[in-house]
Amino acid sequence: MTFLGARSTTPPAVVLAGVPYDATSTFRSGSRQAPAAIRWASQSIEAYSPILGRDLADVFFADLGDVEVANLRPDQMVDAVRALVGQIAPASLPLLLGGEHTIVLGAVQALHRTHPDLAVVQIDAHTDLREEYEGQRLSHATVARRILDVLAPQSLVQLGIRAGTREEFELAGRLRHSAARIDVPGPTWAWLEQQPVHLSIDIDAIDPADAPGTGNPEPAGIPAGELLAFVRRLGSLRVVGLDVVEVSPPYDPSGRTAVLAATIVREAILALKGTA
Ligand SMILES: [Mn+2]
Repeated sequence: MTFLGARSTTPPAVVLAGVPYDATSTFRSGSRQAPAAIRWASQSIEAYSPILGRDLADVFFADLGDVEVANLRPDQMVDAVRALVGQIAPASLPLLLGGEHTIVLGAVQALHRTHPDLAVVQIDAHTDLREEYEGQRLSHATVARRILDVLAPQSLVQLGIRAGTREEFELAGRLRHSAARIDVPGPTWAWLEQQPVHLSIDIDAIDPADAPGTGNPEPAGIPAGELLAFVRRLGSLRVVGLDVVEVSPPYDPSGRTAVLAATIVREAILALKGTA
C-alpha cells in the first residue's frame, strides 16, 4: 500500500520513504510498524485540505515504500538513510516516515553535503542531546547531539521541548532556540527563512491526549491543531527535507496517532508543493 494519492512520475516533487527501524528504542519499541500504519491511516483521510484549499491530486509525489533496515546496526541504518536521501534530493523533496528518531541523522548528513548552511528544526518533547544513552552514542535519545557533530549549535532550533537532563538543558541554551512552545520568535523565524531547512517532527512533541501512540510520551505537549497550523506555514521556508518519527502503533489501539501523522504528511506536502 502506498500513501494516499501517491503516483509515479519523474521527477516527483516529493518522495516518501518508510524507515521501519526501532532497534535502539529500549523503553517501548514498536515504531517499526509506523510507516505501514501511517499509509493505512492515510487511506481514511481526504486528499483535500479545506484550510489550505489544496488537494494531493494536484501534486506529483511518489512513495518508494520501506527501506530494508530491520537487521542493521544503528550506524549501518544511518548510512542506508544517508544513501537514500542522497538519491532522492535535490531533484525531489525527501519525506521520511520513521521509525525511531535516530533515522534523522542520515538525512541531515546527506542534506548537509549539498547545503552546508543547513538548519534543522526539531519538534520534539525531548532534547535528545545526551552524549550517550545506555552505553550507545547513537540512539533515539542522543540523535540531536549527533546532529551537532554535523551542524553548529546555532543551526539547530528545538520546539516542544519539555524533557531532558539538567546537562541537556544547559547545552540546549547554546542552540539558536529551544523551548517548550511551538511559537518561533520573530528573529529566529526570519533567520530560518534564509536557510535550507530540514524539519524533523517527533510525534511525542504532541500532547499524549492527541498522540498516545509513541514510545516515550510526555505530558502537557503541543495540541495537534497547533502543530498542524505550524506545518501549514512551511511554505514560507525553504524546506529541503522532512521526517515524521516515533509513531508507535502498538500503544494506540484507537489509531488516532497514525491518522494525525498522515494528516501532518498531507498538510506538509500541500503547504510545500501544493497549488491553490
Ligand atoms: Mn522525543
